[in-house]
Amino acid sequence: MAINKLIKQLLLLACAYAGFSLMSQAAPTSFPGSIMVFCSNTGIGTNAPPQTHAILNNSEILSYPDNFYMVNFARYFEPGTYTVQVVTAASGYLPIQSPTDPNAVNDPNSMYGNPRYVEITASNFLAVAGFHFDPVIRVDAGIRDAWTMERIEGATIEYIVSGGPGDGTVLTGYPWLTSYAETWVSDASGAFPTNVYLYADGKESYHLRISKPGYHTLFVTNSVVTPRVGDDRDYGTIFLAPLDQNGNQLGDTWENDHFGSAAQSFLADGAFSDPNDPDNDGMSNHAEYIAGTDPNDWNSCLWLQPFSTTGGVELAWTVEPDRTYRVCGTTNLTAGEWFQIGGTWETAIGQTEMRWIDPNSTDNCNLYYKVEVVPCWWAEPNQVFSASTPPQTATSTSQQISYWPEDIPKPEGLVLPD
Ligand SMILES: [Ca+2]
Ligand SMILES: [Ca+2]
Ligand SMILES: [Ca+2]
Repeated sequence: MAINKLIKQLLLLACAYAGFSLMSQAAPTSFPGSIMVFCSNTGIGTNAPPQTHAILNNSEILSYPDNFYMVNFARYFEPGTYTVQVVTAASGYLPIQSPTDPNAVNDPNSMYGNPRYVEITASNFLAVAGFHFDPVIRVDAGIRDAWTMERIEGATIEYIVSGGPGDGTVLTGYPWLTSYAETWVSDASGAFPTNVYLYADGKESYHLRISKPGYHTLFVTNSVVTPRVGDDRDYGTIFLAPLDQNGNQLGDTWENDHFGSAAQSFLADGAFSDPNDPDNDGMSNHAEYIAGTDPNDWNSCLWLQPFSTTGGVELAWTVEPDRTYRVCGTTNLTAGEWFQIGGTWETAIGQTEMRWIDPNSTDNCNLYYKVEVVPCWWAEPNQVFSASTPPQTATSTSQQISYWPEDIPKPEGLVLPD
């Protein structure tokens, strides 16, 4: 950022404003001096952050409303070192930072510092401190696997400037284009980092690119258009489609992790004990993939446990991270239509089991139950999502992956089919 050029411009303007005093003068001291504080967002001729305050030695000396592009003051000072700070109550303005020194913004001796030391000496008539703020918006979102709904950690987030003088520039972290910028990657919960700031003077838009090995790269053209200063934009959940080069609806990374190869031809649907169920737990590999269970462990599966309680039929099942569940019921196990009667619920952090008591089971005992893993957005219909390839359909991800097990005791009052 051309801060030297900015200060040079400010100095020129300072001369033009030399006789312009915006506040009552303190009693003259023996030494005539002057400090001028300038605030800018994009440079001379544009507005300073609204509600800007200039503070000198811990005392507020000027407070400006909107539409001033410059904050300055002039008074008489003794020689000495003064601490000058500019603060703004308006959100959406961040001080520019050094391109090479991450600590400069906190260094009072640095031209990027805020607060900053300004020295009046016997020989300098005018001490100028220029403070340059960038108008910004903050962008937030969460990233998930489009098929398993798992939250994706470590996805790389990039914004590409579209239009304006920086057209084509790729922003990979904040502070932008510095040697020490923290690269934007999603955290363990799939969330954007909290410092995804974009320059927001309304002249440019931004494309979004999200990438991670094992997934199709997502590119959203003009994902941020005409940003307004101070906006917080939450884009909800963004879904990345996993790579599936062998086309078997199993993410290839998952196949490699569990079977050492993604070249196997596991089918999406498999009958009990067929080759698609190598651990013989009754769940096909695809069902285990969607449910987040281990396809090589007989003990790891989605299994509905019924209990009979005084308050009604109670159901329990083990849960896996990032999955969303619902309970469906039918009165006719053979030909009946299933209806959602409980849920949906997403697994909480650390949760290993869900329990649910059917409130109608006392009066309507003639019911069969199953639990399903469903896409998370079923519970959060207002979320925005996008992906480079469509997520698996609700049908394929909500397949019946557990059903009423005939070989365990049925709840009191329930009747199984012949
Ligand atoms: Ca695959
Ligand atoms: Ca299995
Ligand atoms: Ca299993």
